[in-house]
Parts: sequence; structure tokens; C-alpha cells
Amino acid sequence: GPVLVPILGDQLTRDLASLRGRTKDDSVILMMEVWDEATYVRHHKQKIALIFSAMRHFAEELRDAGWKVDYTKLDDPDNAGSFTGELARAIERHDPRLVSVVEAGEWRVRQDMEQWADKFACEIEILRDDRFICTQAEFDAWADDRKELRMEFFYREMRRKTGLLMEDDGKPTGGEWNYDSENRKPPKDGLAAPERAKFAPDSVTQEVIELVGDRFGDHFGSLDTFGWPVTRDEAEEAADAFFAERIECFGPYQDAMVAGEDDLFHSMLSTSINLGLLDPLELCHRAEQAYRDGNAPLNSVEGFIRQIIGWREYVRGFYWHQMPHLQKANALNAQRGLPEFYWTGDTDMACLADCIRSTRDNAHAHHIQRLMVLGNFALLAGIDPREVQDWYLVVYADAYEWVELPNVAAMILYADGGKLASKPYAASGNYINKMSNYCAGCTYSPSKKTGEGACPFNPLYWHFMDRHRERLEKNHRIGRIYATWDRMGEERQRDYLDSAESFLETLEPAGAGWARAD
Ligand code: FAD
Ligand code: DLZ
Ligand code: SF4
Repeated sequence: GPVLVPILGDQLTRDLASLRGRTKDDSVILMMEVWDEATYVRHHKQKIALIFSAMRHFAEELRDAGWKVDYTKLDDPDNAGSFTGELARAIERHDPRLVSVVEAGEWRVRQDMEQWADKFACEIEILRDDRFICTQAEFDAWADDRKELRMEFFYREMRRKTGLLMEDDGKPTGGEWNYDSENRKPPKDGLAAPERAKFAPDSVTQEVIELVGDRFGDHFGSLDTFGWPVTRDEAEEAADAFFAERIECFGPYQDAMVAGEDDLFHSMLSTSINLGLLDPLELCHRAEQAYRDGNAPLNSVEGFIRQIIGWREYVRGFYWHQMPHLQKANALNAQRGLPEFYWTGDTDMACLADCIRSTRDNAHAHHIQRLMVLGNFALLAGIDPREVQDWYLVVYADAYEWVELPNVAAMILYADGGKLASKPYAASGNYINKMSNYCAGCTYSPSKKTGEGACPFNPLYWHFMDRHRERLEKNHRIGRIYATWDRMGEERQRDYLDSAESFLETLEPAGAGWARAD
């Protein structure tokens, strides 16, 4: 029989390891829309539509290039509903001599994959996903060598490995590894970015949008605004637009937030990168070229490259290094249910409301919104990590567990006890006020510290610091804050704690069934 090559929904790469060196007349490619993947959490409608549409387009592209593609649609009457079930059916149909597959990105799916060799009579080959720059062996060796894992040092290794922004003498271009100090500009009045490239749904996407509306109509989020790139060509066009119009300001305004400006100068390429439509390393080379050609400043280019070969590779290595226990980590013992407003957007905190609106409309929010508004609130309010993890996995079109979980459990919630980040990203209303224009349109005031009308982030901040004093006081990056706390005196402290507690009492926990079927 032929070689059977299953390609998963986030492996839509022409140069995938399992396709390399295969001949077209001796291989059958298997692609599967399956109920299990579409529902293990109740993904945002746009996320499912994006993945199905991109899968269908990719299958078409492969067929046009002469490959045989066996494609199961979600509605096919005999659809077994799972990867393993569909593979079993395909093995019966094709009687392959070999199944060659690239390792799944997520632990859950990889567990299943590892059972295939025992389940099926034919030979199974699981190949390394070499679309990532750092191998797991490399990451593990790096991590096992040190007591503290810090992205910055990992990132330097990746700069050396790739040669990106490196000079012949082994020094980083411009003399520094990191230009973040130039990348914290608050938004000027009226700061607005060029419209991102949006792609009107073609007939394939429209069909998928209908399917999703039909079958997943009660999942979170809107389908109306769908405009994601669904093919490699469209993704390239989106990348072109970013390099032409937005990279210049990408660095300086990376941490800025403006109400109603959902993309600002971000690349909006994460969905395409994660699906496999764009090659992360190629994007980094393009960014470097933009700098060398004098078309983009070093701080923007270095920042962009760091997000990709630094953070993106780092969280993936960290995920596999820490699984499966990362899923259950809860170092701060956070127990509160996720507030209902994360799903409805119904809150009078203007910053949260805008971030949740963007999340619902676009299946996207940019990094600083995910980190310093939505994440910061979940941290300070002590929301149960598992509920926060489910939320992030559901709502973002770019969310796969390997990238979502480290960002949520470790980066925003400190649930790993500080393995990934050196301190919790906790901030009061002052930070959000400085980096955004949200507060001007809010019923609360960021300068009011406690009581009626005070920005809830202010008392929540001190409530958080106070309740985790024992752990955080020892942290050299945050411990000094307790001197300020102690100087306030008991009455002021009591004000903060009472304000926080009355606020926390008002939070309505979300009902069951939003993220997972009951
Ligand atoms: P840009 O700002 O243009 O950045 C360029 C690229 O860098 C991104 O496309 C992405 O590939 C990469 N990148 C940047 N930051 C990170 C990071 N922290 N981790 C990994 N890659 C990064 N990103 C996801 O792809 N999927 C997720 O599920 C996801 N969940 C997140 C959850 C939280 C709590 C936080 C704080 C961040 C999360 N991120 C996630 C990272 C980041 O927010 C998104 O990658 C980014 O907002 C995507 O938009 P963009 O393409 O415009 O990014
Ligand atoms: C996220 C997702 C969804 C919603 N549906 C499918 C699907 O029907 N078929 C498929 O191959 N992949 C899907 N995916 C992406 C997978 O969840 C993702 O490829 C793996 O989980 C990565 O380990
Ligand atoms: Fe958010 Fe507080 Fe500003 Fe309101 S005042 S927008 S709640 S930071």
C-alpha cells in the first residue's frame, strides 16, 4: 500500500517534515475535521471557521499540486469524530505500508498519537516538528542546566543559533540584545494605526461559516467580522502589509492600548504562523532585512524577532518541559470562579469591557490586553487557573494549548510559582491609565485609591500583595513594595483590604457550560 500522511489542522505547511521527500503517486494525505477537536473546549466560532477553512484551502492546494488528498468533512455521515477513529477508517481504506505523521503540538493529541503504534498493525512514524527553531532536547538541556529559566538568556541562544541580528564578531547588532526600554511609549492622543489587511470570505470560507453557525451556534463569539487569512497567499499579503505599514511603530507602541483600536501596530500574524501558513524564521529574516535596508528601526525589528524566536520558542519549550503538571499548577492557590463578564463583556470597568469586546468580535486581543488587563485582573482577583486557561483557549483564534497554557498559567497567573517569569505581572490602575486611554471613558477613577469610584485594580493590587506576602516578600524584584505597604499604617491598609473585599463580593461567577460542555 501507499504511505499515509495525516496532516493536522495546525500543520498546514507545504514543506512539512512528513511531506518532504515523499512522492505524489506513492502517498495519500489524510486530513480530518473531527468533532473531538472542535469541541474539547467550546472554541470561539471564528477559531473553528478559520481552521476548517484553512484546512479545506490547503487540501485544495495540495490536490492542485498533484497530491492525493483524502479529506473527511465534519458532516460526512461516517465521520468517526476523532483523529484515532478517522485514522482507523483510513487505514482500512488504503491499507498503507507506513503512516508518517508530524508530532502533534498539544500534549492531549500527542498522547493519542503515541498509542497508534500499539493500536494499528502497520508501521507508524512520528516525526519531529522542525517548524520550530529549538528542539525539545535542546530546550531540556538548556533548562536542566539552570535553577531559573529566563527568556532573555534563552533568547540570546536563539539569536546565536539563527544568526539573526548578529554581527561577525559575535556581538548583537547595535551592541545590545534588547531594546525594550525604547518600546514602552504610551499612546499619543489620537494614535491610530493603518487598517489591517482583511480578507473577504470566499465560497469555501462562506460554506464553513455556515457550518459553524449551524453546528456551533451557541459557542462564544461573533462570526460576522471574519477576515482572517485562510491561505498561504493571503497570509503573505498580510505579512507584506505589516512590513510595509506597521513595523516601524511596532516597537514603540507595543505596550500601548487605545479604545476601539483593536490591532494598533501589531502584526496580526499569529493565527497564520500557528496554522503553518507562514514560516516564523522567514518572517524574522524579513524583519531583519527591513532594518538592514533602512526601512524599520532596530528597536521595532529586535522586538518583533524577540517575540518569535524568544517568547514563542521559549513558551513551547517550557510547555513540553513542564507537561502534564503545568495544567494543574496553582502555586498561589487561587480558587475563585471566572467572573461571568469574561463571557458577556458586561462590566463597567472600561478597559476590561473593551478587551472582551475585541475578543468577542475578532477572536483576538493584542498582547498587552491579554497580559495587563485581562490577565492582570485574573491574577489580582485570584481566579482559578483552570478556568482562566479554558477561557483563553476558547476565545482566541491563535490559541493552541502549547502556547496558551504557559502564557496563562505561568506568565499571567504565576501558577508555576515563578519558573517562567521572575515576578508576577501585577499592576494597579496607574499602569493601565499610563499605557491606554481607557480610563477617560470609565466610571471608575484610576487616581482614586479606595472606596466609591476607585479603580478596582487599586485595592485589588494591595489585596493581592498582602495575601501573598510570605511568598513575594522574598522576591528581590518585588519584595521592596512591602516597605511602601508597611508605611501606610493599619487604617489605610484596612481601607484597601475592605475595598477589595467588597468589590470581590460583587463578582458573579460564570455559569457552567461556557468553556466546556456540561
Ligand atoms: P505581535 O505582537 O505582532 O507579535 C509577533 C508574534 O510574536 C506573534 O504573532 C506571535 O507568534 C509571537 N508572540 C508574541 N508574544 C508571544 C508570547 N507571549 N508567546 C508566544 N508567542 C508570542 N499567542 C498565541 O499565538 N496563542 C495563544 O494562545 C496565546 N495566548 C496568550 C495568552 C496570554 C495570557 C498572553 C499574555 C499572551 C498570549 N499569546 C498567545 C501571545 C500574544 O498575545 C499573541 O501571540 C499576540 O497577541 C498575537 O498577535 P500578533 O500576531 O499581532 O502579535
Ligand atoms: C483546533 C482544531 C479544531 C477546532 N478542529 C480541528 C479539526 O477538526 N481537525 C484537525 O485536524 N485539527 C483541528 N484543530 C487543530 C487541532 O486541535 C491541532 O492540530 C492539534 O490539537 C495540535 O495538537
Ligand atoms: Fe480600567 Fe481602572 Fe482605568 Fe477603569 S479606571 S479603565 S477599571 S484601569
